[in-house]
Amino acid sequence: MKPFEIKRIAKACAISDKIFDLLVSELRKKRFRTEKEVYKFLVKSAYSAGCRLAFKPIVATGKNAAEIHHKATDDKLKRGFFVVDFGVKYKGYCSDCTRTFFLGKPTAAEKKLYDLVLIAQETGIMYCLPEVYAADVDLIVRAALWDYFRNFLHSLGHGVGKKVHQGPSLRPRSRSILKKNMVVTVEPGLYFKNKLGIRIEDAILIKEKPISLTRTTKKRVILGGYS
Ligand SMILES: [Mn+2]
Repeated sequence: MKPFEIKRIAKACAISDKIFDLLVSELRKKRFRTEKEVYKFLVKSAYSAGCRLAFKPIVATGKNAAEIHHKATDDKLKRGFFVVDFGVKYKGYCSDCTRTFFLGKPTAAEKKLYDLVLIAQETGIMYCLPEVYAADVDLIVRAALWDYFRNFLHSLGHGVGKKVHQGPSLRPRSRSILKKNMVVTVEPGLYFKNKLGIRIEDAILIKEKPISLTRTTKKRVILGGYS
């Protein structure tokens, strides 16, 4: 990726970060009733920032989040994990970010499950270094998920640029090698059919040290008042 391209991707990420921050404050105020209302908020926010969508946002409450490519419905936001996967396109370049919030009060087990995904994701990011095999980063994250590795049902990540999904592919048996100035996503998730889903995704710039271009908080965001 050339310097001007990295700048545009970074700007796209900064714009989607702001929209995520705004989303959290609106969720705190209980501004949304349904997945579709959140979806519309994301679309409107992208356009008002002068961007287009990088892809159709994923907004999934409760068991809907167990579907990896869930399409927003009129289902009411309810207690449990709430997955939002959203990115914008700024001057032709994309951002891609996923956050999982908790609506209502989580149990100790639910907190642990979220933290497991977060630790695995941060471990993966640490290994996003020049000349590392993409398949190795994928494997490290699966190993970090311990007992739950079978519940991680998709590849770890992909390149981001003009297209939201492009090379290299971070997945088992990928032959790609990470190179300086690539931007890749690291997005582990855990999925329990008909129960729940959790995914955390950042766009990472490969340098001597990995640089996360998406920066909206990954600490547990617990939003009361949902049942
Ligand atoms: Mn992605």
